[in-house]
Amino acid sequence: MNSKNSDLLSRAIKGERGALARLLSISENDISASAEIELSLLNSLGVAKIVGVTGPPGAGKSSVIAQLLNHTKEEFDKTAVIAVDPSSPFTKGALLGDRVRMEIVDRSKSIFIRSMASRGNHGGLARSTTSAITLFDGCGWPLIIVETLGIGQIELDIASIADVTVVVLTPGWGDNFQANKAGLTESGDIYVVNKSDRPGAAKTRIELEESLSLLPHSSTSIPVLETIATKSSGIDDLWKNIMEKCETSESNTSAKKYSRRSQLIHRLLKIRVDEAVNDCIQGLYTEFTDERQNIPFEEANASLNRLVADVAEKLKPKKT
Ligand SMILES: Nc1nc2c(ncn2[C@@H]2O[C@H](COP(=O)(O)OP(=O)(O)O)[C@@H](O)[C@H]2O)c(=O)[nH]1
Ligand SMILES: [Mg+2]
Repeated sequence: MNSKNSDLLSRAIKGERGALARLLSISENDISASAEIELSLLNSLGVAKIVGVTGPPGAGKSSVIAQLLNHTKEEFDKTAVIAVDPSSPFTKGALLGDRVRMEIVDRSKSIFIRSMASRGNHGGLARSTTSAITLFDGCGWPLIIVETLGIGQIELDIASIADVTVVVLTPGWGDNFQANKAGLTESGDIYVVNKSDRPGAAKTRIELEESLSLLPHSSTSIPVLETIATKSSGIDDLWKNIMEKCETSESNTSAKKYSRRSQLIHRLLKIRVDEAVNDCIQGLYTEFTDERQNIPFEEANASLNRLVADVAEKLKPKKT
């Protein structure tokens, strides 16, 4: 690691927010630098509690998190919030909206909010979000709340790292239940029907409870809570449930340390292999791009096998 980054890192570990902010930007923009920084945090991982908050846009995730931040102080001296914004031309407004709404509660500087830029970060959002979690965890932030949009790969990645995943929905969500069901009803440890000041909250809660009880692996009960984030109603209960789930999941802290460590190595390995493969496959498969209309299966299969062998040979680590 270069001396600039290692200096930033030691300052970030000492609690300097500016240094951490710069590391987060470096990590977002430079995969190799990020990999080095993360690797050097290998032995510090697994301390933070990680809470994922997911759900459709507009459900009130940011509002719920802003309310939760009034409670986090009771048990944690510092809280990091990572907000993953939807990539759309309207993101800028939403991003600012999120920041403004959340910074209201940040008087003591004990809260660090990071919005992940999704524009221009093709396919890299899951990676940079996980890297940000690693940075906060490794630099000693005891609680990390991650807001994601409730669709796609990122939630699966986050759910696998998080101690608790909270799914935020709204009344009437069950009306198009079938369409939405797949992803969201499989990932949550706690469900929230926010905007319960609107009609149909109880009905939605009951429908959710019913469908969750049908899940094959539901050995422990999954709470379904009603909240009104704008009136701070139901938030105490939500926080209590989050803490309870965190305690169950941390029953073995050294196991958590090892699992975060192995997840990190898995990711870093994939990044290195991807980079190496991209470097070395250039120009290798010319036989597939010649002008023949048809390539017989046997021939294609044999060529592919040979390419795999070529790539494997090129991937052998060079002696240093
Ligand atoms: N009526 C009502 N509005 C809410 C509630 N919670 C959030 N909102 C509003 O819903 C909109 C979207 O909230 P936001 O937290 O940005 O949703 P997110 O996209 O899921 O993060 C905002 O205008 C909030 O003020 C609630 O409990 N009741
Ligand atoms: Mg939001």
